[in-house]
Amino acid sequence: MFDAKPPFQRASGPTTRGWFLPVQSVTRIRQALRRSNRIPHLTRASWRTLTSAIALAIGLTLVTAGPASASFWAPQHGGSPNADRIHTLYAVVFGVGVVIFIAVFGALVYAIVKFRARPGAVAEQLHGNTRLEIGWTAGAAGIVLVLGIVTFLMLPGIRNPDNSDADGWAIPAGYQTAKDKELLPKDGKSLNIDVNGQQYAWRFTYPDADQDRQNNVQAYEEMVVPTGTTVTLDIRSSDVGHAWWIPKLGGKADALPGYTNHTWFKIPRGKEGTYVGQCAELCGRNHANMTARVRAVTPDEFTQWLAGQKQSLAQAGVAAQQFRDQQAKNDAAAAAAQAAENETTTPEASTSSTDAESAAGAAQR
Ligand SMILES: [Cu+2]
Repeated sequence: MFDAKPPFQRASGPTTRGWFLPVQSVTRIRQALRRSNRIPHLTRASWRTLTSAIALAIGLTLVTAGPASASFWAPQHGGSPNADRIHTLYAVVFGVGVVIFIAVFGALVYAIVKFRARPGAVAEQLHGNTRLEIGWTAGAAGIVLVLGIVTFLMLPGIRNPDNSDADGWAIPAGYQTAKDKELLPKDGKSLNIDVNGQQYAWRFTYPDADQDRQNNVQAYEEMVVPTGTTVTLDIRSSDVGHAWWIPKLGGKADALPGYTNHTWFKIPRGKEGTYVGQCAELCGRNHANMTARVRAVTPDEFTQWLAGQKQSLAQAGVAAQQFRDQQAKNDAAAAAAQAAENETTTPEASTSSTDAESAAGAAQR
């Protein structure tokens, strides 16, 4: 049976053997280290140096953490309503966290300062406090509940696309098909772009009114979109797992082979410009080069851009067809020439000369 007295009292007593021995050994080691000057005794000046060094380290960490995560303390936003809502939700949770942090550490520091005791004093022995225990359990549960309710109230606005603005790009009829369009705005109209991740580039396929996928406008690396217009993305991968992420336009979306993921953004009018991102899933040795870029232009500029792309695609198609026709003509002409040559030669002459030579060689032997 253990003695009722705490071990630190026994350690200095006459009996120094038993389970409390390590306490005494540690004390001896510390004394020995002190004697050998390994544990420095800090002067007031060196304490000041130490505290300012720690403060400097914390300050530098805070300053450099911002650029490292590309935002000082919260997710980037400002490019799309869903990114703004993610930011707001983050701010709410962060704010509650800060209040709790200040309350807990405030109480802790207050208790340390207010109730500090002289060395050797025996602490008051308490056994539980039912009201306090019920209080902090219910308080913590209440905080989690409130955060949960706020989160679930805000999630639909983050997940479900908004309608396009009135002055956004007018989606032409027939640009939307029913399949794979799980997440459409309420009015059912969005510019739906197919995003395909592949080692190590993003391919964007734009919709059009016909069913022929061969003549759709495609772009690599840079996605051009109109402002004021809801853009929904069908995200896929044709090889390994990638992740689509333009921080200012919202959260990440995994691009996985055999699965279609969905996300959306709507860049407000007046916020035309380039939004940059990066594949956010380690996908191979050139993962770092797998950048992504969204260039937002006005609806009119987008109409021009799309028409220009369509036109150059059509011209390339015509050129390819002309090339194929010419090839076919050349082939036909060559075949006709060959046939004409065959007609002018006799069947005897057309037998292989090597056959004739080998026959002659056999006759000589
Ligand atoms: Cu990737």
